Amino acid sequence: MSSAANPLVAVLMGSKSDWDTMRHAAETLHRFDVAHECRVLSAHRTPRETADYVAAAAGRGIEVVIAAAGGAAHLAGGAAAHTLLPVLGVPMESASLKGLDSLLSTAQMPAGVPVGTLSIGKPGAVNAALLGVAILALSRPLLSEKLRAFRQEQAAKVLSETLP
Ligand code: RP5
Repeated sequence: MSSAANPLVAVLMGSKSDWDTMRHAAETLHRFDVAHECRVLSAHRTPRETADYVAAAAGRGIEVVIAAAGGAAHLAGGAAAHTLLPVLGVPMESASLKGLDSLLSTAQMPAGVPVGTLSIGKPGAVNAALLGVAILALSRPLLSEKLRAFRQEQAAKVLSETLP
């Protein structure tokens, strides 16, 4: 879908229909100038390609995998099975159960193969990107400074709010 030359973060989603939500992850990574690539890969529709992509990710320099899916959402768990990289799961809001199905199937990993699960929908997409930035910032002081500035901006915005 979209890509940078040397991506540090892979943003995966089970369907193009997830993009309207997951573009917020991409936009957040862009805001922090974090090189990333976005791909549609499905745990059940393209299982082999998904496994191959994730297994090769670390070797390509990717350090964080974000995986979004809806319904019986096994993309993040399936991805985590093929890599030692941190995998952050974003449950998509679904038509029938409003994302509760996605949330439980992403979050309820049995012990041993973790998926760090964020909240349903846009907040989860934004926070997955911010958590990805925080992971990368552990070894990148410049990114850490950008995160600090971002938090300060948020605080200043809240403190400047006026009510009618
Ligand atoms: C999941 O099924 C996708 O992640 C998406 O959230 C959901 C519906 O996919 P489409 O039927 O819209 O392609 O695999």
